[in-house]
Amino acid sequence: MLGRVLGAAARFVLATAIVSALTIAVARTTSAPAHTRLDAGSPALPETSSGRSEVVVLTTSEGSVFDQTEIAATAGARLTVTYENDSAFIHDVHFFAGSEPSARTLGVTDLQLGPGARDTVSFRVPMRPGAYVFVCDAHPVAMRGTLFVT
Ligand SMILES: [Cu+2]
Repeated sequence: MLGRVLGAAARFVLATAIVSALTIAVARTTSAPAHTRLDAGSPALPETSSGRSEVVVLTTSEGSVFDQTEIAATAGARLTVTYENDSAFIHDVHFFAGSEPSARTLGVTDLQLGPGARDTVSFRVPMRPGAYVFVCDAHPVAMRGTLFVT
């Protein structure tokens, strides 16, 4: 009985440590003030809004895939993204201001274990048309897509 309780406690401590390590890794990724080719050398673009509001729902039903890997948005619009994680794995969606995840963060949802996890993030779409990457921070190779800004 005591052994079982101690075993459960040890598993809890281990799970907590793993989540903490993931959180630290994500914080390091998102806090780097990196600049990409999209940003470098480009003239300052006005921070004006197009006045548009756009909404996207991204879902992972199972495993480690996004249901959409291509999203379209209008330059300067306010984009609201809801991410639904219905898998048994930990995922988020992280949008970047460039074509690679080394660019600065546009918006990121909470890294959450599914199923039934939901989070919404809202951000200003870049004014410069182009292809902007989004990934899951836990699976940045398998879960990767493009936000096409026009
Ligand atoms: Cu993931």
